[in-house]
Amino acid sequence: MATNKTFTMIKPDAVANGHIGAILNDIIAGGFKIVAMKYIHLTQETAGNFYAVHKERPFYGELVQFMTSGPIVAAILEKENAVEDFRKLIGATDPTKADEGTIRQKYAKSIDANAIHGSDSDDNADIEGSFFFSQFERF
Ligand code: FUP
Repeated sequence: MATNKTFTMIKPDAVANGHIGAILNDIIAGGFKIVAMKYIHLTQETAGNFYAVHKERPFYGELVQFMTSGPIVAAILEKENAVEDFRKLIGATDPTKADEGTIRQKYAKSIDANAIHGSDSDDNADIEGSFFFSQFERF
């Protein structure tokens, strides 16, 4: 059953390029309510742990490097069918393949610096949200 929450990060490229405001506007206009949000600079250790699921993939080192290259915005979002609807709003991982009007199509430059993260399942939304926010912060 689809839950009503997902987790997102506005990545260092989008923050550095001044797109936080525009991306938050798109998220809110898409019908998502911001439940929790923080502006942070990840350490190698935190980013490495967050992306541990990708440890064996060839791009893991560069991914961790990129995600620690500048501050990010982490947030928990609420909407009916949140995970699936948010993946539609952000578009494909590779921005050249992302649909017109999606966040990645508008603000991402490449598959690695792709502007934004969105959880890919309800279980991961819960795991990822808990990674960044305490239970108290999620209420
Ligand atoms: P997504 O769920 O759309 O964020 O995509 P993945 O889980 O497949 O990948 C997670 C992150 O790894 C991407 F956001 C960017 C990075 N990545 C690369 O750097 N190169 C790739 O070929 C694939 C993913």
